[in-house]
Formats: sequence, C-alpha cells, structure tokens
Amino acid sequence: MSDKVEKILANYAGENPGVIGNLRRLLNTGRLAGTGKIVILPVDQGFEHGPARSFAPNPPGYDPAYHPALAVEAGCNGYAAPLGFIESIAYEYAGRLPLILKVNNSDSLGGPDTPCSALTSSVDDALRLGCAAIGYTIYPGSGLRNQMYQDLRDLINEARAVGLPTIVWSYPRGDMPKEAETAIDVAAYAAQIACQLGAHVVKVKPPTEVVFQDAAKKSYENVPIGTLAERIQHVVQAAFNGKRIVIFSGGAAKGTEAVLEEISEIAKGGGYGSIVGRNAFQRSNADAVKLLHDIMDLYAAQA
Ligand code: FBP
Repeated sequence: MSDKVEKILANYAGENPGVIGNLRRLLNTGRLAGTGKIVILPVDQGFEHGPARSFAPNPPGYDPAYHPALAVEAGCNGYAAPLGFIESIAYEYAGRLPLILKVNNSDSLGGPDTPCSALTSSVDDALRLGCAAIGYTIYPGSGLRNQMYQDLRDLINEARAVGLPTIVWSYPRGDMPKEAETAIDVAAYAAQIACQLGAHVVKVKPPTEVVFQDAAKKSYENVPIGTLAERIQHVVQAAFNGKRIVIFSGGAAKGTEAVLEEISEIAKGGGYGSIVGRNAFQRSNADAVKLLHDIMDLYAAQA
C-alpha cells in the first residue's frame, strides 16, 4: 500500500471499486510502482503510421510478442495496443502486465480534414482479454469531434459499468495548422475536454510556447509558459488542477539526450508520467530498456 497512490486515487472518490482497483493496479506495477508516476509502452503505430515506418528501425518489433516482453523487462506500468496485438499475447500476459486495449484507431491512408478513428474493438474484448483499461483517441479540432466526444462518453459509461478505467489520447488535429496541434492553449484545452468527458487518465503531447487561439491570447499574458516545465504545470492545472492523471507522449524517434531533456522538464512540471512508443521500440532492446530505466529514474526523482 502506497500513500502516494492512495492520495491520487482519492481524487477519484465516487468511482466504482472496479475502476479504482484497475487504476491501483496500473499505479502499483513495474519499476515505478507506488511512486504515483507511470510509464506506459504504447504500440499502436503499426496501425496509425504503418508497419515499416514503425518497425523497420528495429525489426523484432514486427512480432507482437516483442513489445509486452520489452514492457516487462523495462518495468513499465502497462502496455497499450490495438486488438490484434493484444489478442496475440493476452494469454501470456493478462494478470502479469496491465494491458490497455486501444479500442479505436485510424490509419495514415486517408485525408487530414476530418480525422476520426474507427472503433476497432470493444469493452467486451477488453474484459475477455483480461485488460486493466481501455484507450480511446479523440481529435479536438476535427470536423467530427462532436461525434467522437459523444461516442467516448458512451464508451466510458460502458467500461465503467464493468470496472474498467478509460485512458484518453487527446490529440488536437483536423481544421488547424500543424503548429496549433501542440500549442499550449490548445493542449491545455484538449486535456480539459478529456477530463470533462470523464477520462480517468489523459494523454497529450508536450506543448510548445505557441498560443494559437486569438481569443485566448489575453488570458495567457500572466500565465508562465516560457519553459516546458511551466507549460506542463499549466496542462496539469487544466486537468482539474492535477486531480486527473495526465501523461505525455514521447513523439517521433529522437536522440537520447533530447528525450531525457524533455522528460526531465515533464517530471519537473508535475507530469504524472509518459507513454513512450517509438523512442522505445525503435531502439535495440538493450538501448530501449536503458532509456526507459533512465526515464523512470527521472520521474522517481520527482515523486
Ligand atoms: P509515440 O511515443 O511513438 O509518439 O507514441 C505515442 C502515441 O500516442 C501512439 O499511441 C500513437 O500511435 C502515436 O503517438 C500517434 O502519433 P502521431 O500523433 O504523430 O500520429
């Protein structure tokens, strides 16, 4: 029993015991167990970006068995993936490693204007496969966002009813320029929307110093957003003043120093953790384990 974990779970008072139990499982697994910090390995990029873009840099990653083994070896809190990857490993990992079934996905083969993921699996699949949570992506900024919000609301209710928490990937995109997708005002807004929809854990991209919305510019005059740590602090504030777990994505593969620099700022800013895909599984196994350990150490130092 960890005081830090229980303090976080107190922010979810009123949730049903199944949801709380699964959040407790996530927070009490792996090298960061009990610290209140989490590092998750997500491997949906084969679907989202395509197989070669995802796995050619480290071909063992084509094998679904590779990723949960990496997550266990590195001591991650959980492993998130679409139906096919989870189905092929669940018999071996259910109960050993918190599995997060990503229940919607989109490919990179269509147009960018009204992005909207397809439902690719269900709450029933998550239960059948022994998962600890479901994951769902919304695209605030898409012409289809309201449909996604409504679908998410229904899905959260369905998952909650059977004791499963929902992790929401909140990724602004669609009717906006690229630089707006990670603008601080947009990222904070995306975190807020996910929390308002009932997300138990929210995932956003690390924000830049850009304030995109004209209507928001004045409000940001006195909000410190000069450093990444300050921007993270603001996003955490936007997630119910830190009462919801907010984690940050790793992004496209980059050098080790750049990854650790970014994580160090996220940790300093009070981020709860990271969900690091390409920067982990596109490295060799030994390098990925080492990097994930270094990332975890940075979070542990701020716990
Ligand atoms: P990465 O660490 O590889 O960025 O993974 C995090 C993630 O959210 C994945 O779950 C998802 O496939 C990917 O980012 C989406 O990236 P993008 O928004 O660049 O398409």
